[in-house]
Amino acid sequence: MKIARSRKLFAEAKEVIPGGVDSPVRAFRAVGGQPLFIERGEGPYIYDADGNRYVDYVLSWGPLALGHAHPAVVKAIQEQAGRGTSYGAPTELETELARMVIDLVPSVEMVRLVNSGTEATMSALRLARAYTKRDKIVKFHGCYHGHADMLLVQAGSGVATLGLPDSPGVPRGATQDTLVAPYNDLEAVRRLFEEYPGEIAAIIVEPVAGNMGVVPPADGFLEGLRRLTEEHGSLLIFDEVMTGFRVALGGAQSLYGVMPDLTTLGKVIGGGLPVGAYGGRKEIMEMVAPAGPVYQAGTLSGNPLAMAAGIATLKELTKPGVFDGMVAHVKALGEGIATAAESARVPIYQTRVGTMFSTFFREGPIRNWEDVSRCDTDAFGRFFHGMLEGGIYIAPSQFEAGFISAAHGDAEVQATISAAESAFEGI
Ligand code: KE4
Repeated sequence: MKIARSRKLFAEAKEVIPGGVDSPVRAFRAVGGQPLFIERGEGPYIYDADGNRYVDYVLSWGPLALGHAHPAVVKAIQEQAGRGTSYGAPTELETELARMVIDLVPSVEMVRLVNSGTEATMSALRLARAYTKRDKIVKFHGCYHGHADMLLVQAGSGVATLGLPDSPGVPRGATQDTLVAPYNDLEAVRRLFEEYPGEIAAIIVEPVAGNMGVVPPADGFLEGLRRLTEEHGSLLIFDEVMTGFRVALGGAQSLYGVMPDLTTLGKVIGGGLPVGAYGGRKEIMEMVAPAGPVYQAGTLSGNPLAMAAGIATLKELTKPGVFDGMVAHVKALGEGIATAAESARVPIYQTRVGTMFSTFFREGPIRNWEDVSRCDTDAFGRFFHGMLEGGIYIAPSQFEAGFISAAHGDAEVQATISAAESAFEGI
């Protein structure tokens, strides 16, 4: 397909923006070729600078649960913009979105709104350290929680994509208290608690990993983390920035029935505008300034435009049948892709939880980063470009999740399966 204008725009961007992108994973480094510059989105579609149309399964890396430019979201933003974009003062909108989050996410009793998932996880960990008066944190190999120094250790997502197990510029002091265990390995976590008795403030975990592709928790894994943290006086933090309102309307905690002490959120609750949030038990959250001593602040936290977009998004997403319809489409898509791969004799392993899904290019099972790291990423790259040729835009990395929106219908699912049939042939 013709992408001359995207090429030109990329060349210009690279002169003034590092790598020509404002977030590494957008650069197509893992799949080769050059990124498409997008001009507009509409429902399940995005249109690039050369006028090519694609069915979009990136959806801004999860936020666009309703699809692009949903009328209710556009209207809410337009109306708010006419009243001003930011006041640096409290608004009723923040209380309204906070209440919606509290109503939907079972363990959250109080919530603070910020501007990104990175801010949410960074702040939640500061709060956990203050609450427990301990310094060490546990994360999992292949899980990504944003780019705060202490978390850029064996992270997933763009860090994995770029093969940067640890980023330069992160001082030893920032990561010396960060402990890492393999995902789904409770024994490894138990050993960390035995090795560091009384020192671990919190475990932070993606309750369904989405940043090494979608890797669900093994049976008993989340329950085990809950038991270990309770046993050792540590906090359990579910990073639901991606899984929130995606694996279930109440997040993974409602799906698996395991209640964390703190939850981080983002993406969907901003409807495509910059947002993040952290929340949990009132007793812990009331330690956050100015109610308590734990400092955290932000010029645009709770921004009225993002609040308006998030409220409109959640109102639509929670209407009867909307979420279930998305889950049904993910199932149909997965079954079609499985049949296509089988016909082409291409070994794949699929995962799907709610409205998130992945196709791994290797035989299963896939339980952790070690399993994922053995995927045939070259085959994934060929599949990616085959799908692009077929008008389907999937994440440009094996280590990312696929997302569907309420705007995707049977026609888009069918078109995607047809494109996959050709793409698998070309592997
Ligand atoms: P942001 O700072 O990008 O808003 O959120 C960081 C973050 C935190 N926690 C989880 C579970 C996340 O998935 C993310 C961000 N996700 C990536 C996609 N894998 C964002 C895309 C990007 O980095 O460009």
